[in-house]
Amino acid sequence: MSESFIPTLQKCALQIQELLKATPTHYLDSTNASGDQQLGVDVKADCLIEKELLDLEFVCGICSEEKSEAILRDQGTFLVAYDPLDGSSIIDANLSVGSIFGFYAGAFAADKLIGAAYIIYGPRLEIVFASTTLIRYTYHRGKWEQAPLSMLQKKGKINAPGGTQKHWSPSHKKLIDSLFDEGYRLRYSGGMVPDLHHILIKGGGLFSYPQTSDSPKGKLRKLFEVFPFAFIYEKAGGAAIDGKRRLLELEIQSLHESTPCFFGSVSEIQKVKESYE
Ligand code: AFP
Repeated sequence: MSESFIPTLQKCALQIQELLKATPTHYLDSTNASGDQQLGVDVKADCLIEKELLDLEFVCGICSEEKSEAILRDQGTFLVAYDPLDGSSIIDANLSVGSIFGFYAGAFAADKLIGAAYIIYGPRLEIVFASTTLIRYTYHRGKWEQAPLSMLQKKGKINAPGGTQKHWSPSHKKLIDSLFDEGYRLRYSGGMVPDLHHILIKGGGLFSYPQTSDSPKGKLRKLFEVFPFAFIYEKAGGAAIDGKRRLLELEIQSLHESTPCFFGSVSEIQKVKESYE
């Protein structure tokens, strides 16, 4: 049923791609519910997605990373939590950014997630959509085409270590260094969508955004970023944990709360578990 969102995702992707080309990357005086300063394009992308989602009669509510409260209504069956434009701080460097969506049935909770998707605005416009299956679309010569997407290998080659290194715990630094000592390649842009897409497309590795002394609860938000990517990575044959627990088993008390998070191939996630025991 969450496949019904795909045409809307494709419509939003094309509109936001145009927005990114046309809108200067100036910061506004406003901040979002998580305290992040907003770009004009953040707000425009949020308004655009809100309109498209509320046009769907099967949507009973939406919640944006850019707004403090959810919008709920009496009709429909699906709730959508989304990050309209993730990676604001790297847009002015002309790096790839993305939009992230989680489709929930009945409540904004990990165990109610029935689908997830992301749009990546890069050299190519692409969408990865997960429900019972995992589908990758590429926009090519005026139309959307399905593209190949392999499952994650048991062990990969990419290491994407997030967070400010001087604020890492000694054990986390030891874990990250051990992967580099094994020959893993550093691939980290500061954009969650391209960094996780990279690992997915290249077959595996580890993306980490741990608890740090300056972000004790991690930085990435459960509802809008972490749960959707955990859903996608598990569908791709990988795993996603907070260091100890499966991310999709975490409770959530407030819409904008964050968590430490690790996404990757099963071998790397096992290493994380051993490191955080
Ligand atoms: P911005 O939206 O402020 O650019 O933050 C992007 C992000 O939320 C996520 O996309 C990245 O994985 C993470 O932050 C990067 O954070 P660090 O710059 O602290 O590594």
